[in-house]
Amino acid sequence: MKAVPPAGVFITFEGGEGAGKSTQVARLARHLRERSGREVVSTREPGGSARAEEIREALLAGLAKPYGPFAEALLFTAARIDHLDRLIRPALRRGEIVLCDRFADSTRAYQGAAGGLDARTVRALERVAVGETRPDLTLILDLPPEAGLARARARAGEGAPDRFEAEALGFHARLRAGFRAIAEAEPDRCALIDAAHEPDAVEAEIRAVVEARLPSLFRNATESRHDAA
Ligand code: Z5A
Repeated sequence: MKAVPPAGVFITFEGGEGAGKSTQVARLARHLRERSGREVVSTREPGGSARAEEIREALLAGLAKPYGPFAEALLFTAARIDHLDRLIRPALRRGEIVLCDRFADSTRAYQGAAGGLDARTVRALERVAVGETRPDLTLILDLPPEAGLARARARAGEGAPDRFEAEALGFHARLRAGFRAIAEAEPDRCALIDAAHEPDAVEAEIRAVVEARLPSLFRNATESRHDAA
């Protein structure tokens, strides 16, 4: 009889510009590969599948900006549907751990809280696209927008700011408030991480949260090590 894979685990990273999401996705992926004994897939939004990466290019170039936040939300959602169908859901069905740099909370915060799209519309799009594939854990990296934008600007090789980096400071302040409100409204799913510290300290906080919230990831690895002994 074929062994049934363990349930997949879906972890998302959220926050404003330069909060350190990509840095911490890579670090957590390394840690989980070593400690959980499970396959770990790192991905991002917008993007993560060939078609979604094409939509990403158009969105970050600002091609949809003139059509307003609803049109942008539709495009982020279209990219999300393809990403879910082609990468996220198949990986979760195989019992893998999926780490995603941004997901549906970014639509809530960027197009909703900061962009002004009404919450009911954002929720309706989310319901249709995401369905039951909700994150098991969302790590919201919290940082004053001035600090995040400075980090993003200082990044080596950075060219002109993209569509969202170019927004005024008020937009980024609303964004931060939007992410903090999500963390407050859904404390079982979300953890607010202080992203102002240096990367090793942020990584330690994230590891502690993951170990406390998802202990089965580490228990299974310990059991299989014992089984093998
Ligand atoms: N968007 C949206 O509007 N709606 C949606 O539904 C979705 C997305 C899904 C994607 O751009 C854009 O799409 C995004 C939101 C919007 N807005 N923008 N711009 P992206 O993927 O290109 O950008 P991003 O997600 O904002 O990522 P980022 O700017 O690259 O930031 P990050 O991933 O959070 O940070 P990082 O790359 O890890 O670090 C940035 C720099 O800071 C880098 O030089 C690091 O070495 C440094 N760093 C990292 N951590 C630290 C600490 N702890 N201290 C000091 N320096 C650090």
